Amino acid sequence: MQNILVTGGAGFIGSNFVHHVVETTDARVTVLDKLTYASTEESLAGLPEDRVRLVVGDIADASVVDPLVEEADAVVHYAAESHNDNSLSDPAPFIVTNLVGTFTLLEAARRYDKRFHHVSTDEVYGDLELDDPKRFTEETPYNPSSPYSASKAGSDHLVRAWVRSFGVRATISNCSNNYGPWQHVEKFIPRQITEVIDGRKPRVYGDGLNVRDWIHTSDHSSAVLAILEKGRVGETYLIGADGERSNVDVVRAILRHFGRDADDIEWVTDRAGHDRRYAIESGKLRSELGWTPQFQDFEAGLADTIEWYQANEAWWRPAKAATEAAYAAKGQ
Ligand code: NAD
Ligand code: TDX
Repeated sequence: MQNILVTGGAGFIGSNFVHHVVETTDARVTVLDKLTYASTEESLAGLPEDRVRLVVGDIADASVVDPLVEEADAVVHYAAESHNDNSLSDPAPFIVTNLVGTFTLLEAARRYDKRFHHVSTDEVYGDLELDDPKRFTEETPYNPSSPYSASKAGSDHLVRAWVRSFGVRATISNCSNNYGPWQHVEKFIPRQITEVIDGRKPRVYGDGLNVRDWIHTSDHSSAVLAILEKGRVGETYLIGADGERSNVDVVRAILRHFGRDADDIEWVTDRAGHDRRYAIESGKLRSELGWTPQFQDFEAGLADTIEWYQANEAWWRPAKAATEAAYAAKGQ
């Protein structure tokens, strides 16, 4: 595979994948990204210009998408509206980008017969009880809770239909919660790290017992590349690193890192429809494709991430100010 089109490649996870491709393959990458508020274009700085090109445009615009898909050997589709809280206050962009955007890309992949990998989330399966012995597998029925997860579930169904009805050579991955450098401060871990850097209390929704299954974004990237290179067309692969933690445990680990009191927490109103627990069984990916995560120790990965935010204030400060202003306007 020589030319890979990466949609959303200027975002948190997509940009990590672009670095991973440049470091581990000979492929050239075209990034198609609208550069929304969530993009982290700076993360692409310093990549070799003869191998990485950024095209600014919308995945829902066929006149932009078609020629880029035609010239690519494969499409890896990360672009999305990705934040649950935003989908509760304004679902419209989630429908356009996540559904119409994915449809537009699939039509181009069909027209030009291109390999397609769709990056999705474990949230399409809904949630688990805290004491449920089961984890999500590739066979778990879809049951999304929020406008965001419903739009991602819908995009997965489009991909499955384009495989079955039109023979598009697609794979899907559903990954658990990512953490690491370059994540937007609206998301849980960067929000709490930056609150504590600013001397404030972390803000935990509800009772804080909700569980997320954390994976370092580098491990997500290596899994997606393995699926692109070796995955079976038409298959879905779940990606996870056995990183289940309650939100309050994550916040306490951040507070400990800064030498702050473990109970120095601001408990705030719960998120509407808040999923209780996500947990991934990733045996298929591991046994079929030989993938294993490199970041086995969540506390060590979290410490690296905290240090990255301490060293990169100039990057996150403007987004933090904009996010806080938006929350204040909405009374959050
Ligand atoms: P992000 O919000 O950080 O980045 C999304 C990128 O997509 C941004 O650069 C944005 O500018 C771009 N984009 C948005 N709308 C676009 C459009 N219409 N056209 C072109 N580009 C557009 O998101 P992320 O956290 O990096 O997530 C990337 C993908 O991974 C998403 O599909 C998401 O559903 C999925 N995912 C995320 C997580 C997670 O924990 N963050 C977990 C599993 C799956
Ligand atoms: O301030 C907060 N306080 C809080 O308690 C925020 C922002 C979040 N939370 C809670 C809600 C969740 O239980 O932390 C948990 C994680 O929240 P988010 O970072 O918003 O992530 P989540 O809703 O779990 O979704 C994430 O993982 C799956 C990504 O944002 C999605 O893009 C991905 O699909």
